Amino acid sequence: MEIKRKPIMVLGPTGSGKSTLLKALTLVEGEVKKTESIFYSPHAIDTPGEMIHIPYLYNALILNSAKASLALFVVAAKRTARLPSKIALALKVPAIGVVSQIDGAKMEDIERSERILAAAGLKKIFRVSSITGEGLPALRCYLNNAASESPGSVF
Ligand SMILES: Nc1nc2c(ncn2[C@@H]2O[C@H](COP(=O)(O)OP(=O)(O)O)[C@@H](O)[C@H]2O)c(=O)[nH]1
Ligand SMILES: [Mg+2]
Repeated sequence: MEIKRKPIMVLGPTGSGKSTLLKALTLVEGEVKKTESIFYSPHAIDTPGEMIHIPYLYNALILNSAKASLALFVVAAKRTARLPSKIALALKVPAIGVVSQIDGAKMEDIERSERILAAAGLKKIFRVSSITGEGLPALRCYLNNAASESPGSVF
């Protein structure tokens, strides 16, 4: 039986792989396009990367997080990224971190991305590649368990 729950929200810098990850997790359908504004679908809330860098837009992220069951903060191993300190603690839902694009990435880059996520307030962090699929089963399993623990409502 498929568990109904509120959507999963993804946040993180432009190019970190948020939209590709949503597709790899089959939370959205169709081709991945540049996300120009907050994009709502039944299972996902995709956000533009710019929002994480513009302080006056943080409130919009925080308010929208109330519509989600869980927030995923995505940082690419292959890029340098910055996240606002402790931003995950400001959201209205639990949040986890994802180091994406680990295919072909150096261990030091993966670990640097994990430190960035930890400084943003994330305690649980997954390493994934949306291209090779590495790490996706563990993330999917976590999301399914989180859904069965707090199904929430579908809006
Ligand atoms: N090698 C690799 N490339 C990825 C991965 N995930 C996304 N990409 C590429 O990174 C770019 C940005 O991805 P996108 O999902 O649009 O990032 P967003 O701006 O965070 O939504 C695209 O060219 C993707 O094909 C991954 O796991 N591995
Ligand atoms: Mg996108």
